[in-house]
Amino acid sequence: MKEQIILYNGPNSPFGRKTKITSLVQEINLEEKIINVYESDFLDKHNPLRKIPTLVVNSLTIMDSDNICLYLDSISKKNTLFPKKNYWQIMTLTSIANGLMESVLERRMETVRTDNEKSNNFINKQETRIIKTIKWLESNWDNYNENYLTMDQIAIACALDYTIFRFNDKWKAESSKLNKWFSEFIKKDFMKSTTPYDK
Ligand SMILES: N[C@@H](CCC(=O)N[C@@H](CS)C(=O)NCC(=O)O)C(=O)O
Repeated sequence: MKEQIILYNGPNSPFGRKTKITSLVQEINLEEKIINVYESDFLDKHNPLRKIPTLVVNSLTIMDSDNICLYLDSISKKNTLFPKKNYWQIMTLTSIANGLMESVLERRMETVRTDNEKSNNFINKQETRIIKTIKWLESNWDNYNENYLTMDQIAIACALDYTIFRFNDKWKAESSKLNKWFSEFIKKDFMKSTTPYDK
């Protein structure tokens, strides 16, 4: 039976963007459905956490962006984005990028709360983590092989672009190596066609 793959995604989820990019790079045909996760009760039956991205492959549900990317990579005939040689380094850098996305997202959710509900302590904690993580990426930067794309590069680029989208781009002036790499990476078709937007 031919597999029917549906990717439930949002218009600006950095986690979802990683999965969409993986499908493009690995040439996996899927149907992407852009949903409003907060109004999508139907998602509960696939994923009780009701989060995007969620991938549904016939009767199988795969959740969490890393699992989805690993799955899409595993059914592709293209070069793997997770080469064995650097597997743990790629996974760790991807987790660091995921953590950056999470902090930018958490900060954003807190800033849009009403004044009597929001915690400035919480916002400051997220901002410190965002700045610290980008500084760490800059000081541990090891130039990538431009001819071989790996998952961590996609994740870091999505995290930095999401930082610009929801926080600011001050990191660019303070992180020259990272910025030099990012400015080129962002020109790739798969980055341009997945730019986050507000619906
Ligand atoms: N660890 C998850 C994180 C996914 C996530 O946080 N998604 C957000 C959107 S960016 C979401 O669905 N939030 C809905 C909610 O919190 O109710 C992954 O990597 O897929």
